[in-house]
Amino acid sequence: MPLLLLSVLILVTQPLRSLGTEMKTYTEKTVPDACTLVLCSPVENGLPGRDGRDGKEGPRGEKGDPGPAGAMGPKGPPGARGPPGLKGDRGAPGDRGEKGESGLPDATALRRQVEALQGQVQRLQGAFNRYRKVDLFPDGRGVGEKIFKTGGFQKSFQEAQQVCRQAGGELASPRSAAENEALQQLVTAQNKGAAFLSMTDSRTEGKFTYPTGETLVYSNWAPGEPNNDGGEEDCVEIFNNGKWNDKSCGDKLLVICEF
Ligand code: MAN
Ligand code: CA
Repeated sequence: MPLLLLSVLILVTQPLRSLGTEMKTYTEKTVPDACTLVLCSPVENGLPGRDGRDGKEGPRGEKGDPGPAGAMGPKGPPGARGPPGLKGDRGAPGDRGEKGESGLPDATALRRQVEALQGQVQRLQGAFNRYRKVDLFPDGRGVGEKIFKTGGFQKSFQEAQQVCRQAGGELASPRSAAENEALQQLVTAQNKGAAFLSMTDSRTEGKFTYPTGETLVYSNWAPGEPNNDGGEEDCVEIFNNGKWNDKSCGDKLLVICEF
């Protein structure tokens, strides 16, 4: 047995033994001695009288002092949980982590991501194509990136221009035969004689430009046009045969916007 453990045992058992000896001594000394009390008196006084009757009950004694304080009661149940304490200070920064892997994902993971994206793009393309058809039917025409759409109503040039810009577009500006044919189809489909185009020669008579100020890249004037008839034809109309004529801006013609 290790010396330290032995010392501990002796230290613990020593007070127990001395306690046993004290208890034995106390018991021997406290046993009381037995004793009988005998009263004596002269013989010539006759026989002792009979037992008297019990006397009257004495007066009630004074109230005693309060007894000693009772023992402490048992421990009560724990109180309700207190409110949370204040937020502690920020801890010290941790140790530097292990060196990570290269930030570049491996080729397999990249291939999978590309394939997933291709699938998503394909589905979006399909959905977009369907909605494009819905949108173009029956008053729109798509030519390349450009979309023409008619409101089906007739307005003066200024009002027509306002309507198209309000919608986020601009009055139609055919820049190719294909675009011009699309506009011709819309005028015909609407059973109208003509529609406004975006170009004017308001700034310089005889020089037609797009709203941007750019000069025309394509034209399809009817024979003898533009003639600035009456000296007040600064706008352009497209007939249902696709030909152009310079016309008064105050006339009310079919509105076709491009987007
Ligand atoms: C005729 C031609 C056109 C002109 C119109 C005006 O058709 O003179 O050039 O624009 O009249 O209504
Ligand atoms: Ca004209």
